[in-house]
Amino acid sequence: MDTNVIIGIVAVVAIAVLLIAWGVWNDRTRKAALKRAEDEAKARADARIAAEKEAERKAQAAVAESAKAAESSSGGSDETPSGAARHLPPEGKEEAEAAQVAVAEPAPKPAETPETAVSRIQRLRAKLANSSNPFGKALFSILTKDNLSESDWEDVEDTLLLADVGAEASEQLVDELRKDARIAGKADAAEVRASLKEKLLDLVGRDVDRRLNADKDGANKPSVIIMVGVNGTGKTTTAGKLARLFVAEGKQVVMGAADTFRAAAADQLETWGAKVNVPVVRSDKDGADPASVAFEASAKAKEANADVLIIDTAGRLQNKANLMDELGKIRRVTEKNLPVDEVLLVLDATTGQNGMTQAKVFAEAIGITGVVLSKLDGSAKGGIVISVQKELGVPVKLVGLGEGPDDLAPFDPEGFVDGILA
Ligand SMILES: Nc1nc2c(ncn2[C@@H]2O[C@H](COP(=O)(O)OP(=O)(O)OP(=O)(O)O)[C@@H](O)[C@H]2O)c(=O)[nH]1
Ligand SMILES: [Mg+2]
Repeated sequence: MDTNVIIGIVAVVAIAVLLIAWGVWNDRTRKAALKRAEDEAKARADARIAAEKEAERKAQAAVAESAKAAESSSGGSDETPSGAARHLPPEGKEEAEAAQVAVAEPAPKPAETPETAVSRIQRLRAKLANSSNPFGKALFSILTKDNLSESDWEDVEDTLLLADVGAEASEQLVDELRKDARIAGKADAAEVRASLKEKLLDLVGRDVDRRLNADKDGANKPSVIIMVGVNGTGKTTTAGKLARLFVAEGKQVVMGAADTFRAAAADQLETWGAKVNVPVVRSDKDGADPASVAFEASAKAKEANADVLIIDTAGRLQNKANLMDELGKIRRVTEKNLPVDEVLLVLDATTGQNGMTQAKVFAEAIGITGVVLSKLDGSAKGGIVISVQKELGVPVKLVGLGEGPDDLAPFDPEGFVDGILA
């Protein structure tokens, strides 16, 4: 073969190798930058949560201090202690597995008026708008630049990925934005905002029915809700806040503490029960079969002809098959008494894409009917609303906005999109 031809081939191969190496290096650098930005956003969110907790702790200490002062000046409180446990008689074969199951009846309290749904939605909007970097706002500032370059479009996609919108939805949104004449054609800011809002609303799903099944016409009575999720996502807190919402609607609620791993878990639910004036069915024995508690709770809710039964379960890692089976058992045993209307998966919004893996396994193992996105107050990554719905085909029904009793709002797509664009 001609030497020139050989030199030519060698040169082409060398150039190809160089191009591939440059591509790999470029990709790695971009991924590393993305990861760094993600870590920084997480650190900012953590710092904000810590600051909020500290502020809340101080506020609570101040309230306790003034309550103490008021008590000593009035010579003591006339409040009755929260209700004593009443043991139920044995029932069915589940009772054989359970230790003692008891109902903690809260002392009657004057009815409080919880915050209205409209006001909660406004608070959602404000909290999102004040979060460190609402991703809608970041998108808006890129899209209103003159002459968007390829690297601007890459920034748009990175912003979406960082906010946990998910790869597929991010790509779809970027494609649609690129095709939009109002954005590509150097339109004014108001038009860019209107177009972005519309597209985000389409992704979030503006017409999805997000009502809890218990709130629909013809709901079962009692309507049973089971709370599931990995450890510490906010199941128990959400159960308490949710009970308060139902009580505010004039519904009679019973809660079941089917988290029997730790006595403290049932105590925590009981504290919520006392706070919102709802009886809690619990076991007195640590490590009792959670399905037995669910059985007793459903029997009690049925007997009392309650409107809603909320069953709290223990946090569990999605990769522990026996624990996932236990959820199935809790459901089956409850269904001996009452049909289960709703299984709410509580996802911590600050865990981002890790939450997606959990969500898929829970959805397969027990079948979920709705998602509660907790701790949205501490996350700049609201995009998970979009990815979780897209991947699971299940709507986000509620969002958690903090640790207080009124910090749970029905998920409102318009308020959400306005919040992240503010
Ligand atoms: N900032 C914020 N904190 C929340 C929210 N929901 C729950 N928390 C806090 O998250 C922590 C865990 O909440 P729990 O309700 O105990 O979580 P859980 O899922 O029941 O936990 P396990 O039963 O241990 O799996 C508590 O400190 C709650 O106050 C929320 O929406 N926002
Ligand atoms: Mg719990």
